Amino acid sequence: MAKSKVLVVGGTGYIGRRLVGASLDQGHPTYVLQRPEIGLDIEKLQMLLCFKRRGAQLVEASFSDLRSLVDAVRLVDVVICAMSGTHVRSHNILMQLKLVEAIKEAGNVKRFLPSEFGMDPARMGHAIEPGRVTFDQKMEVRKAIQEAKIPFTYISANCFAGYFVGNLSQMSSLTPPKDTVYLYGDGNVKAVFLDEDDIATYAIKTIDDPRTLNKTVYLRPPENILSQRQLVEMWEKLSGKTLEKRSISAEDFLAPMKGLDYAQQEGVGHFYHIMYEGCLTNFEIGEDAEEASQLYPEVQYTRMNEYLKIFA
Ligand code: NDP
Ligand code: GO6
Repeated sequence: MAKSKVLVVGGTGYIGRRLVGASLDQGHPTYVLQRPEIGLDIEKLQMLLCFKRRGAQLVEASFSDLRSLVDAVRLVDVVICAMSGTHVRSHNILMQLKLVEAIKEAGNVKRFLPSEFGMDPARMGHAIEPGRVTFDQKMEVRKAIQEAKIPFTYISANCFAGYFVGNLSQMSSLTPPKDTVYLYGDGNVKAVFLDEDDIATYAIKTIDDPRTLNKTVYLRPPENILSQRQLVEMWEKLSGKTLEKRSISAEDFLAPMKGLDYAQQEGVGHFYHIMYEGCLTNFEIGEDAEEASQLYPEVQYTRMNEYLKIFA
């Protein structure tokens, strides 16, 4: 079977650039949306040119011009969107409704992966404000996709290692703490951590797979289901140093909320659901969904003790 043609929207973003790389690596004719709005952003332009050198085709289109989106979408079989989803990195997830409209009008797209790549928004109906906004919006996008009968796959990627592992899940840094690590409660709640390149590899694997049609695919590789304490232990082994551990109760963690800026409030809410509530692991993957490491056992996913070595 010929490899499907893929359009990545948001291709210069944090996860988007890896999706472009994985699509090229897996041999898909790869198209990347080039927005005129990037203007003089030389970093974005250089990244796009780099994709082009690696064999991608750049497609000019703007979210303020539906026609241009329809034309872009007509070039391909699969559309993957990686638009930003939280205030930490700007907030444009609802812009996807335009893309959904374009895909509906074009009528040729065999699979759409909207910008998800995190917690399953369908399981976050109880999430606290303002962190819930991104989940509500992702659900709004899902509704539009399903109403338009667009074939989809939702990737629930759990925790990006860059935000949750290098820092041992401390919110104030992206690198390991030197002396003291703050534990969420007893530190024993299980979360799921993934190297961002593995997220992209798995996501691209799903696009031509009939088993993932109109399904949620959870990325839950068994060796990466870990508690914060287990992450800390891995780091202590690698660094040869024992960290002082201080436990924070859920109450104390949530108490300073009101004084924080919007982006930090969002982060606190997300960390709360993951690290105290265990929202990534407190359910079984049902018959109506799939798990990526079971579908693609050939993928040698990065273990978190390997991931952490770069910080030692
Ligand atoms: P980024 O903040 O890196 O942004 C991605 C892209 O969004 C940008 O590169 C840009 O595309 C596009 N974009 C931004 N503003 C606009 C706009 N006004 N109009 C059109 N496009 C715009 O996104 P992330 O990679 O951080 O997030 C992608 C997804 O991953 C989100 O759904 C987010 O919730 C999720 N996520 C999950 C995490 C986890 O731990 N599981 C962590 C972080 C994010 P262009 O390339 O065209 O400039
Ligand atoms: C990651 C972050 C890290 C916030 C998800 C504040 C959506 C998801 C696991 O954008 O708010 O320090 O699922 O101080 O579905 C941000 C968000 C993480 C990054 C969470 C996310 C995870 C978004 C911080 C911080 C490291």
